[in-house]
Amino acid sequence: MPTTLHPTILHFDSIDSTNLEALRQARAGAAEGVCIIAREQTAGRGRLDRKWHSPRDAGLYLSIILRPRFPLTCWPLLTLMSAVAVVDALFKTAGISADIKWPNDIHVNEKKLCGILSETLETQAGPAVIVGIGVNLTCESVPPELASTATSLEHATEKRVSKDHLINELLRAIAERYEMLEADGGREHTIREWCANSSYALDRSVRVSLEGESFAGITRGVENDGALRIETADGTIRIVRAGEVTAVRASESNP
Ligand code: BT5
Repeated sequence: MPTTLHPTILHFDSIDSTNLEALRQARAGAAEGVCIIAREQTAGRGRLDRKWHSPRDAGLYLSIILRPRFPLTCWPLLTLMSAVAVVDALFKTAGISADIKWPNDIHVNEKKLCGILSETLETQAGPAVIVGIGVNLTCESVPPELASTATSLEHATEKRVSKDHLINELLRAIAERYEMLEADGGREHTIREWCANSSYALDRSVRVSLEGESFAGITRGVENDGALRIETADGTIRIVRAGEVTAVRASESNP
């Protein structure tokens, strides 16, 4: 039986990272649904310890603790589920149709508006996952060095979107999508919804960079644990679970 998610928000003025605080709270026994939000992060994090630029009041910096009841092998689907929830909330609050770039970016006009960082951990109450979401709200959220690859809601919509409205819609969407994911047939449903909201799901020419290796191919959907399927030039399907995926023009994609 899927349970209902009841988010409880803890607001911080300034914090190192909402993900780190959520990890600390989960280790101390915090329940599913505890959600950390900060006005600024002094050590906002991306994957592989990259930095997430998090100036004061310029973005939404939110992390939520989940304690899913389905097998750990399917937990990567939580990132896909969260990405679809972000797309839902952006449409409701800002009227924009955003695109999901596998696995954890939300793009508008081919630029990054939002990043998602999911981190799992063991706690005394069982395994947990922290889903951290950063959304650029104002133009100040994008530093000059990222101007060619990143955007903000203010830049994309030419208006300021209410942070509180976005938080409400995002938590509502996460609760709905999480319940759906945990229900019978929820994993297949989540994958279908993800594919419907991602131009990267099917037939996109991409280059994949893994540790020490890079190859080109065409995207062919996702596996039932959220891994991306890529068809290479010789017709082989490679399954990608980590790494960077970059869109390329078809003419550039031959290995
Ligand atoms: C991500 O990593 O995109 C995950 C970002 C998650 C941030 C949230 S904020 C709330 C929670 N608390 C945290 O500490 N983190 C989460 P990745 O795919 O590794 O992308 C990181 C890269 O994105 C950086 O190396 C930069 O190139 C770029 N970047 C950094 N800050 C950005 C920003 N504000 N907007 C767009 N791109 C940014």
